[in-house]
Amino acid sequence: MKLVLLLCLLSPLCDGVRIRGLFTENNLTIVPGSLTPSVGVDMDLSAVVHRVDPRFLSVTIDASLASEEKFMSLLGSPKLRTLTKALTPAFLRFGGTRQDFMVFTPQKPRHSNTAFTADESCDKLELPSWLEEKLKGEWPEQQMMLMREDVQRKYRRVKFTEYTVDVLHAFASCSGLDLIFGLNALLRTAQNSWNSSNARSLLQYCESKQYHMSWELGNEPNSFEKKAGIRVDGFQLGQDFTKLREIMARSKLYHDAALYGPDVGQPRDHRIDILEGFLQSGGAAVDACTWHHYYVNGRDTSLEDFIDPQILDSLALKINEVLQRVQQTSPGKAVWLGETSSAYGGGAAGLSDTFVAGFMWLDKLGLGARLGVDVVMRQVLVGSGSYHLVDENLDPLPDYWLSVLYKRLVGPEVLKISAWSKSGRSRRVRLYLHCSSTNSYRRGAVTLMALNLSKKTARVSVPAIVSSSTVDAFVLQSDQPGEEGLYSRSVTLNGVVLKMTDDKTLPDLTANSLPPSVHLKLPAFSLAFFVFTDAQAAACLDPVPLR
Ligand SMILES: *[C@@H]1O[C@H](CO)[C@@H](O)[C@H](O)[C@H]1NC(C)=O
Ligand SMILES: *[C@@H]1O[C@H](CO)[C@@H](O)[C@H](O)[C@H]1NC(C)=O
Ligand SMILES: CC(=O)N[C@H]1CO[C@H](CO)[C@@H](O)[C@@H]1O
Repeated sequence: MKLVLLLCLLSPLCDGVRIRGLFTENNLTIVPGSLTPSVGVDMDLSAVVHRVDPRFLSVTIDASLASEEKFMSLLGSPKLRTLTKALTPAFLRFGGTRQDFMVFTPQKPRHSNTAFTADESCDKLELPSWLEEKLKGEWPEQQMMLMREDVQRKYRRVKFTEYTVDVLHAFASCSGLDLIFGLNALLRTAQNSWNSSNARSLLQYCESKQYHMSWELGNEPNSFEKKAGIRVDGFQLGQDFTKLREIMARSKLYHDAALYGPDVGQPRDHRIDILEGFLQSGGAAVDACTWHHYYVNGRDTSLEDFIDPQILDSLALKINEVLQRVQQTSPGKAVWLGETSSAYGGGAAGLSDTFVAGFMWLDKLGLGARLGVDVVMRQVLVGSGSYHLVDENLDPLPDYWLSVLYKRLVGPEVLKISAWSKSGRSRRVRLYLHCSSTNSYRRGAVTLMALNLSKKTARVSVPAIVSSSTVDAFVLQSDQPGEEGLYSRSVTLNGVVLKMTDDKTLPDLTANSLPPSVHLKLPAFSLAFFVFTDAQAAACLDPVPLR
């Protein structure tokens, strides 16, 4: 079944003008005489083109949070716990540059100066508010120190104790996330193979505590030389992973646990060679092949970049390059964006933490799923940099709300959709289509994600074939009008500013329920989810697993 929509600008010209299209197979021709810029949309609701992991939208915590162990206690914040629970199911990856400088240093009995221990049951695991306030107050200075290290590329060795692992595991399991812990790959022997002795003692400790979790080894090995003066080629790294897999195989708890890697940076220069060498010797050791992606440099970017269709499209080239490489060397291996965000170097302050970041985020989720990426892990949930979902006061930012809506409305089955304008493929209107999440909607419903990187309001004309379905509209906009609004740290859903009711309660995220209609409104600079609740999409009624 093919469904076709028409989009047109809500302008005086367009108002009241009935736009019709003459449709051919996968094509649209605008009826001559209509001057209105319009976009034709073609959906195929008969087949699932790709099925992503149910934890597709996942999050990270940067290992820099453990650079001073006391800051790990922030994960005991009740408010953060409330926010995180709403993002399940998801992975929580703990890793980043500093994971390759971290050494597990068991320290029993535990230092008595922490007013907070993670050994308790979930409801007892609450950070006292006085301590939360104190740590939040001290974090900015710690951030400055971390940034200096990053700029100078001089990383000191970080010792961490049982406390870091205890807090991390308690946070993940009490929030309902699946923990992935990134091990240090820069502990090397004289022969430049991985020295696994520290990892073994960490795994032993975690096993003694019955911590269910999965593992990674090394972060962005392509830049080990820049960060630590140690060069590790892909083939050697693959052997290191094989060794870790053997260690896991001998463990009662971890013999079936997952291992992911190699967490390489995006394709550029020799990085792809690292991936190829890695897959040759280590492909069989990993459950998914992970790589990292950022669109732009956080120290050198602009508002324009964040809504530039060309920059958004650049992700597709990188994804296709990686998928092709993995397909050649390890056919069938799942590919994940193991760490990803808008801008590298900690994000772009004032952009990565404001409403405009949502265009990169939603487009990455849409494009990633459509092209065949199975999991996308957002750098970061909380902590380092300005690309966090939850800010330094542990309050949610616009991308947090976007993520929660995505979780509630979007199912793992990707459907085919394409859009054209008169001038060719539409680049500023970006549309993605999935079956709706069956947690929120009946089978057969579909969720349309729509972004128009435009100053103008758009109107979606729905043809008869879908117009008999009611539509739940969730339109996210800045709380302030115009281009200035793009810099806002507040977002509205259907016109209402989103904020937590209290530390334990999220607001209702209510749809604007529209009766069956031939038009949908998509305001300027908005991000929208339209759920066609009674679409009866064949692909979503009885989704057949792809593999
Ligand atoms: C759509 O049809 C027009 C006119 O027939 C043609 O020039 C164009 O290449 C077609 N586009 C696609 C995407 O099929
Ligand atoms: C590995 O590291 C441990 C701990 O630092 C050290 O005792 C051991 O000698 C190292 N092994 C090799 C082969 O380098
Ligand atoms: C659907 C729709 O009207 N899209 C508009 C989005 O923005 C571009 C650029 O301003 C317009 O050309 C499109 O018509």
